[in-house]
Parts: sequence; C-alpha cells; structure tokens
Amino acid sequence: MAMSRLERDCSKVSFIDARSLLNDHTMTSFSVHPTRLLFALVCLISVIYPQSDAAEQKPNVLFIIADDLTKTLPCYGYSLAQTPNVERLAARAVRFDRAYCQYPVCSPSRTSFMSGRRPEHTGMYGNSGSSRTPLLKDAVFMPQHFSANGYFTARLGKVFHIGSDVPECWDVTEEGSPGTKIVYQPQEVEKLGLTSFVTASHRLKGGGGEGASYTILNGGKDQLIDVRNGQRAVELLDQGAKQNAQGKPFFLAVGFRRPHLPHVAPFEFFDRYPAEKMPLPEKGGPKISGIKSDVNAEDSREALRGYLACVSFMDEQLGRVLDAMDAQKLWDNTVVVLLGDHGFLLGSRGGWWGKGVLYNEAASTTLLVAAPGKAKGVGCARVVEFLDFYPTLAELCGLPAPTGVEGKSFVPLLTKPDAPWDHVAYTMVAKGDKPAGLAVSGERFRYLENADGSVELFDVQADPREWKNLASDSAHAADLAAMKKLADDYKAKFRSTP
Ligand SMILES: [Ca+2]
Repeated sequence: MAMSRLERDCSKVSFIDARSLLNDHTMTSFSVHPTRLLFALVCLISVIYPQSDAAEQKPNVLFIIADDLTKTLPCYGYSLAQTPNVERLAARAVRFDRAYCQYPVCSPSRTSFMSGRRPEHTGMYGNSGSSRTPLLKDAVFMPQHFSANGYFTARLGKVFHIGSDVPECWDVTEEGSPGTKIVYQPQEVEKLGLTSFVTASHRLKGGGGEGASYTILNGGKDQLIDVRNGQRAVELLDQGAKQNAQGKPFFLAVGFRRPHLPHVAPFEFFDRYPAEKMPLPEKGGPKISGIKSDVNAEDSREALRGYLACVSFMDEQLGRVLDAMDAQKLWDNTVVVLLGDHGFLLGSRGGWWGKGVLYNEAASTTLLVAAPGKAKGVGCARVVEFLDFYPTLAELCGLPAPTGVEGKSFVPLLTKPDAPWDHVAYTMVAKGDKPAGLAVSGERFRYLENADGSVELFDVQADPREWKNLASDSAHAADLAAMKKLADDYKAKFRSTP
C-alpha cells in the first residue's frame, strides 16, 4: 500500500516511535513539547486510519444517459449516423450488444437501474411520481451508495425521470432549466423562448407510438438544454479533477434529453441527413397491434431525419464532455458509461415510432463501458441487464457490495468480453399498475409474453431482427418450453403475492 501524504510527512516517525512518544508524554508530561505531542498524535492517527493517496483513490464515475437512444450508431453497424464522439468513446470501451433495460419506458427503466431493483420491486410502471416510490422507501439508490462511501455526487439533466428526482442522492442536482421554466416537451421551444428561430416544424400523421415530430432551429442553440448541461458537465469535471487532487472522487450523472421527441435541433444537424436519402422503415415481422395505418414515405423519411439529427446533436454535446475528460486527464481514473435508457422503434412493425414494447428494438439498446485497465474497443455478445449497473460500478470502484439489489456485476465481462456467462435478461411492461408483459432474453432465444396476450419466440442468433415467430413451430417446442419455464419462474419469484 502506498503511503498517504501525511504518512510521508511523518516518515521519520515510525508507528513504534509515535507510540513511544506518547508513552514518554504519559510518564513524563513535562518532557514533551505540546506541539511535538500533537505531531505524534496526528502521525499515529494517520497510520491507523491512512488517508487515500492519489494512486489509491477510488475511481470516479461519469454516467451518461441519452434519452431514447437506440443502437443507430456506427459502432453497432448503423453507418448512416454521424456520431464521431460516440465512436471515440467506443474505442475506449466495451460495447455491449445485448444489454437489456428492465422496462422500455423512461421512468420505470431509470428507477430500476438507479435502485438496482426489478420493476415489480420498485412499483414504478409509469412516468409520474417520485422515483422514491413507497416500495423504495428505505432503498439506497446508486448515487447514495457512492455518497455514503465518500464520493461527491452530482446530476445534470434527466437522470431520474423529469420531475421525479431523488434529491438526497446528490450534492448537486440540476435539471438544467433556465430560471423556473420547465423546458421539456411538449412546449420546449416555446418555453425556451426560441419560437422566432423555428424554420420548420411538423408533426407526422398516422403510425403509432408517440407521434414523431421535428422542429428545425436557425438559432438559439446555446439555450437548448443539452448544450447547457454539456457545459455544466465540463465545469463539474473541472471541479471534480480539483476534488480528486484533494482525495475526493466523484460520481457525475449527465442526462441528455435528445434524441427523445420532440426532435428539436439546429439546422446544421438536419443538414447532415438529406430527407431524400433516408431509408424507409424496415418492413417485416409481427406488427404491433393497434396501429391504424403506416406513416407515409415522405413523413417516414422526415421522422428518421429528425431522430438522427438529434442523435448527432447529442453526440456533439457528448464530445464536449469527452474533451473535458481529455483536458483534465481523467481517463486513467474514471469509469465512463454511456447508455440509452431504452431503445426506440423507428417506424418498423407497421409504423411504430416509440418504445414500450418488448422487441429487441425497444428492450435492448446502447451500452458502452470504458473502465481503466479493462478491455477497450471490443464488443460483448453476452446478455446483461441495466440493473447490473449498480453492483458493477460498486465493484469497479471498490465499494462494499450494495444490499437489496437484484442485478449481477458484469465486471468479468469488462476484463474478458467473451467470458462464459450464464445469464438471461428480463424486461417487463405493465397495464396500469399491474404487470402485464414479460420478455426473457437468452443468448440464442428471446421469449415474449406480450401485454396483449400473444406469445412469441425468436432465434435471435439466426434472426436478430425478430421477424419470424417460432412459438408455434413444433421443431422449437422444447426451446419454447425452456424459455417459458424461465418466465414462469420469474413470475413466481417476483409477482407472487406474499
Ligand atoms: Ca427515455
């Protein structure tokens, strides 16, 4: 163990020497000068309770969430997107190809991974109310665990759901709103006072989900919430580096609002994606029930353009944060995580522009983890869950294992991304306050019990798009039974009434 600064200062006084000084004082109180006694006491305490040295200091955590970011990124093989900063982070990170959220909607997903509990044990099935639900009355959320272990904790933007923060998690907590204005959708542009900068705005007709819309701005960029939060992140990383020098690590959570709807971004980002070059949504696979009609081709192209413009806009803000990581030389002592809180369907399955369903497109999304001394620039095909973040980050940072959490640390996969891994993921949806749907994701098969009662089985190794439902294929009866048993076991464990 390296010596602390105080130990080095006291290096000429050994533990025995210090104790003998105390003994001297005890026996001959007038023979030791008070200053010398104080010095000896300080040295003794520093030996018994050594302070952290820079080399021993726990790693920082930079935890970045991009709202509704799906895997439309070059590092996941989607070359249409222009995201040089995501790629820059991916080069330092393990890229998880099969990372599953526990619930494909904002607040239920975030409440789950921030508490480390499955949705059935958070009771958060919608987007309203405090994230400290009655079931989480006594829970220690992930940032609280870091705070209790000596970390400075801060959040910028949407980390818990909007208006659902848990303030006791943070030393600094900022939504990013200018003044008292609430700047999120649906009236974001108006409330930010950016109406005069709007050059085009459109809400798409038809289709299902949230109803894609876009707004192109020709000014006011600095007022946009992600730009503000990106700038604040740079400032807090600067502050964090200074705190590191004093022995205090940080846990900084940054929540970018885009690419969540409405797709509001400056023209320069739309300009990268000419509408006529945007591909139409993929056709195939089971359609989502309840969609009345497909979005027409022109609107579909505009919708994809708006989504990608906002992905690039987010990427630019991410780049500023990564620049600050470079400038402050924080990479060797900081774990950096980038995730989407869940995925997003881009007009597939009959015209669904949204999330809230159990297919891979919504349940599995971006996860990059860059950790000092771990693998980098590689993909990992193993199945992990978002509620694994909490135990994983605690282990990476040398914190005590958190109690009451239901995930599993995936640190072994950061060391060896192809390590053997016997783990499946569970993603659920509810109807009102009752669990309704459940997906079990294994390495080869995904089994879906949808909220409408339909059952599906996909061989995601042969059919990663989940186009061909094998649930009634007799050749896969045993696979179906095995996956159904996992679902039944899960429900018996997490949904049974005590
Ligand atoms: Ca979201």
